[in-house]
Amino acid sequence: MTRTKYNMWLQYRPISDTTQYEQLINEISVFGHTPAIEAAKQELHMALSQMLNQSVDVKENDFSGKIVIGTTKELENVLDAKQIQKLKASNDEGYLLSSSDHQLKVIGNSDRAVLYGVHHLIRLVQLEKDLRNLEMYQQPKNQFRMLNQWDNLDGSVERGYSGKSIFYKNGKIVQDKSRIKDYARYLSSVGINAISINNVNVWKEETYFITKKYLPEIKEIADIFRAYGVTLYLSINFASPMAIGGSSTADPLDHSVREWWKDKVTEIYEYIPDFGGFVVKADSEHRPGPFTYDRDHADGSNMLAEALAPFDGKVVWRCFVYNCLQDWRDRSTDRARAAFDHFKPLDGRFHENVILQIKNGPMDFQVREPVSPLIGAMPNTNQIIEFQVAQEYTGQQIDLCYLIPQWKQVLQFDTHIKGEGSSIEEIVAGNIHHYKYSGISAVSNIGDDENWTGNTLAQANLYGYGRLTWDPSLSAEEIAQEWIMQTFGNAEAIIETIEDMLLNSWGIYENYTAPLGVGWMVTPGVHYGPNIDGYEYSRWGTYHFADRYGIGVDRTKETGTGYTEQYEEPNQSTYNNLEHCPDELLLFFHHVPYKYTLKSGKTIIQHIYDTHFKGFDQVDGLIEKWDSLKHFIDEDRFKNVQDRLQRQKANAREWRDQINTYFYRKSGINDQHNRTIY
Ligand code: GCV
Repeated sequence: MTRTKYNMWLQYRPISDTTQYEQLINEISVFGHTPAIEAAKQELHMALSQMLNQSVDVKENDFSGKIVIGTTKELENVLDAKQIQKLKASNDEGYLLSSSDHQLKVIGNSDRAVLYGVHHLIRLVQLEKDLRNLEMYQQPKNQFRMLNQWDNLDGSVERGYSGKSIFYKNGKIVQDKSRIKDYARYLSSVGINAISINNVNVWKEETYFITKKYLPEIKEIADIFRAYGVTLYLSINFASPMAIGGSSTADPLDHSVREWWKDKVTEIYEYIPDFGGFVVKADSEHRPGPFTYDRDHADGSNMLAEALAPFDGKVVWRCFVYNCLQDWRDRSTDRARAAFDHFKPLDGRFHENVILQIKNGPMDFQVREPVSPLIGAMPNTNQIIEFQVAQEYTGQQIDLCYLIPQWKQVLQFDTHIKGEGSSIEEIVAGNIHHYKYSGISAVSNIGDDENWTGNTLAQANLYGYGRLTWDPSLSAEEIAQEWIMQTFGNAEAIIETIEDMLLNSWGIYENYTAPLGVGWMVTPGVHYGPNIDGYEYSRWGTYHFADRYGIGVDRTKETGTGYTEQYEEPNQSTYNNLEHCPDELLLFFHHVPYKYTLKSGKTIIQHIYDTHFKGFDQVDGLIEKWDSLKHFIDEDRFKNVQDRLQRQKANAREWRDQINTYFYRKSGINDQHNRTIY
C-alpha cells in the first residue's frame, strides 16, 4: 500500500541534488530528553535519512555533530551574546536556525520551540533551499493556534467530510492511537499548539469524558499530543452537574454547582497536569447554558474559570449565540446582530482566564461574509477568532476551495477600533488591546480517510491554517507553493498548475453559489448543493428575501436591522451606504432591485447570470488543468482529485441552473446573452 496520500506534506521525498547538504547534515547532536525533544530527534532523523537517502547518525549531548539541536537553556554556551539577546527577546516558542561552515544549530526557547525549529529545517531541505550562512529567528505571531475537532464518540464527525473520527469508534476511544500520533506530527509541523478533541455539541455519553470512565484514556491522548507541543482541551456540557453529578441545577451562581466544578477540575488535573481547559458552546442551538437560570455568559464562564484558575486552565467560550427559533415573518430580528448584542455589554466582566471564541463572520462560515464586528469590540476581554477549515459551506471537500485567501482577507480587515491600523490580524495577535490570551482557532477538516481530508487538495487548507496562524504575513501564494512542493514535488508544471487551481478556487466556488454575500441557499441540514428557498421560511434566521423586484437583507440603520451600527466608522458608513458598500457584500447589507447597477457596471441580475455561467465553465477549466498533470502525479492522488472535480462539476451545474432559473422566474428579466435558462 502506498502511503503517499497519507503522508500529506511530510513526504520526505529524496531530493535531487544532495551535494550541498551531505557535508552539513549527516550527524545530529541532541541535547535534552523531554518527549518533545525526543519527537524532534525522531522526526529529524527520519526526514533527513529519507530526503538525503543516506544514513544519519544521532549523538546525545555531544557537540561534535554537524547539526546541534536543543533548548536555549541547555545550549547557551554555544550561542554568542547577540544570539542570546535575540532569543531572550522572543517568546518561549521562538527559535533560531543558525549555520556556519561546519555546524548548523537549531536552538529553541522551549522544547516545543526546538520541534518547530526542526520542522523549519526539514522544510528548507525539502524545498531545497540554501542552508549556508543561515541566521533565522522565528516566533509565532499568535499565542493560541488551536484546532477544534467536532468528533463524537460513535465515530461520526459533525460536519466531517473525510470519513470517520480518528479518535473514536463505535462508542469507544480508539485502542490503536498511532493515527493520533501522526496527526500530532502534522500539527506540530505547522505550529498548531492546542486542540480540543470532542465536538462542541457534547452529547450524553461524551458528557462523561470528564469522569474516571474516560479520563485514563484521554490522558493517553494528552500524552501523545504533549510530545508534539499540542495542549489538550475538552468540550464540556454546561449542564454536567445535572447530567452526571446528580445535581438538580447547573446554575452558575449556585454554591454546590461551583464546588462540583472545582472538584471535577481537580480530578482532571490529576490525570493531565497540563490540561488546557474547556471549550464551551452554551445557550447555542439548544445546548444548555446560563440563560436557563437567568444568568449571563459572564456568570457562566466565570464559574468554570474559577475552577480552572488554580491550574492555569482556560475557558474557551464560544460566542455563536443566537435565536435559532426565529419566526421568518419577523424582519426586525437579525441573527447577524446576535453575538455583538449578547457579548459586547459584558466587556470587563470576564475572568482573565476566559477567552471568547468568535466566528470570523456574524453568520456561519459562508463563502462570503463581512468580518464579525465583535472582534476587537471588547477591549477588556480576551478573544480568539474562529475559522472553519472543514468546508461545511464551501464545498465539503468535494469541491475545491482553498480558504487561505479568505482568511487573509479577514485578518487584513481594518476594524478602526482604535483608529486606523486596528486590523483583525493585530487584534487577535493581542497587539491592539493587549489581551492576556489571544490567537486563532478553527474547526478541523480531518477524518480517517487514508488521505485525511477527503479531497487531497484540501490538505492545503490544514497546512495553510497552521502556517498562517504562525505567520499571518505569509501570502496565500507563498503558502500554496510551500505546500505543493512538499506534497507533490517541485516540477514547474506541478507548482504552476496547482497554485493556479488553488488560488482561483474560492472565487470559482463563490461564482456558482450564493451571490454577493447573501449566503445560504444551500440544502438544509447537509449544507451541500443548492436549495434557494431551503432556509427561506425556516427558523434559523438565514433569509435572502428575494421577491419579484429584488433581493438582499436590509441591515442599514435607517430602514433595516441596524446591524451596520455595530461597526466603527468609517466601516459603518461604508456598509450602510448603498453607493459605498462593496459589491461582494452588497446583498448582505442591502435589499436592492434586480436592475440596480453594481460598481462593476453590471446589474444585479446580469451579475448573477454571468457569474453562474462563468463559475461552471471555470470548473471545466480546473478539470482541464488537473488532467494536464496526469504524468506528474501518482495515480492514487491523481484519481482522487479527478473524481472530486467531476463531482464538483455536477454540483456547479446544479447551482448554476437552479440559481439562474430561480432568478429568471422571479424577476422575468432576460439574460443579455440569451444563454440557456430553464
Ligand atoms: C457544531 C453550524 C453547524 C453546526 C455546528 C455549529 C457550531 O450551525 O452547522 O454543525 O455545531 O455551527 O458552530 O456550533
